[in-house]
Amino acid sequence: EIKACLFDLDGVIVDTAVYHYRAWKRLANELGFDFTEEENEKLKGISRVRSLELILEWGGVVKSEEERSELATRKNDWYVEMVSSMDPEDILPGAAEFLRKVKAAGLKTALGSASKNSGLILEKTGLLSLFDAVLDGNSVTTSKPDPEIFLKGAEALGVRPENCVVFEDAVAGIEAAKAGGMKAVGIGSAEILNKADLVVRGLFEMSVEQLDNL
Ligand code: B16
Ligand code: MG
Repeated sequence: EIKACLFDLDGVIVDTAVYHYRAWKRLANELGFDFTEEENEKLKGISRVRSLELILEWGGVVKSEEERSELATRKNDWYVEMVSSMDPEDILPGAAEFLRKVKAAGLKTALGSASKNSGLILEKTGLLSLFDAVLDGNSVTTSKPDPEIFLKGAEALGVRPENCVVFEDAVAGIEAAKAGGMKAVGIGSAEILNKADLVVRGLFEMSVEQLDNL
């Protein structure tokens, strides 16, 4: 029985994945290389620091820790600039409606995002009040596919993992949900998110009734 819904942010509630991609691509280009859309898939749900390490590896570029920290800040500044102009219209189709229906059905909701910028995004889009708990990149020490963020979310809601369902667009996020003993609904391609219990194109395709069949 599902008692709580845990949501990833980027790619599930809002399409900030495209802003992350643009900012990382700009950084890579400045360093003299590029990376593919396929490689970009691997960055979804992964922390900022880890994302940079992967990108530098793909480009065959070695940087000191100090330089890496400067590069991560540079990318984040561009990202924050793009995110700062977001508003409620940037919420993905059906996301706010589904969150409201979930709450109206008496289920709990939590955010489980790897992003340290999730507070800013929730504020800009006016979504904060729809979450009973908010867990983000500032709340954890490990990153997805480790289940820590979702386990902490379940704990904050007082719901057992087996009664939780996670909505995720990233392979690492689906793996985190499954590692935590939760159900997982993938948002995106069934081919890529093949470990999910169900894959839909977006929250506009979800109904509260469907949760019972997971
Ligand atoms: P930040 P999610 C993740 O958010 C993104 O998918 C991932 O691409 C990003 O690197 C990560 O947040 C960290 O974001 O740099 O803002 O702290 O999908 O877990 O909501
Ligand atoms: Mg995501």
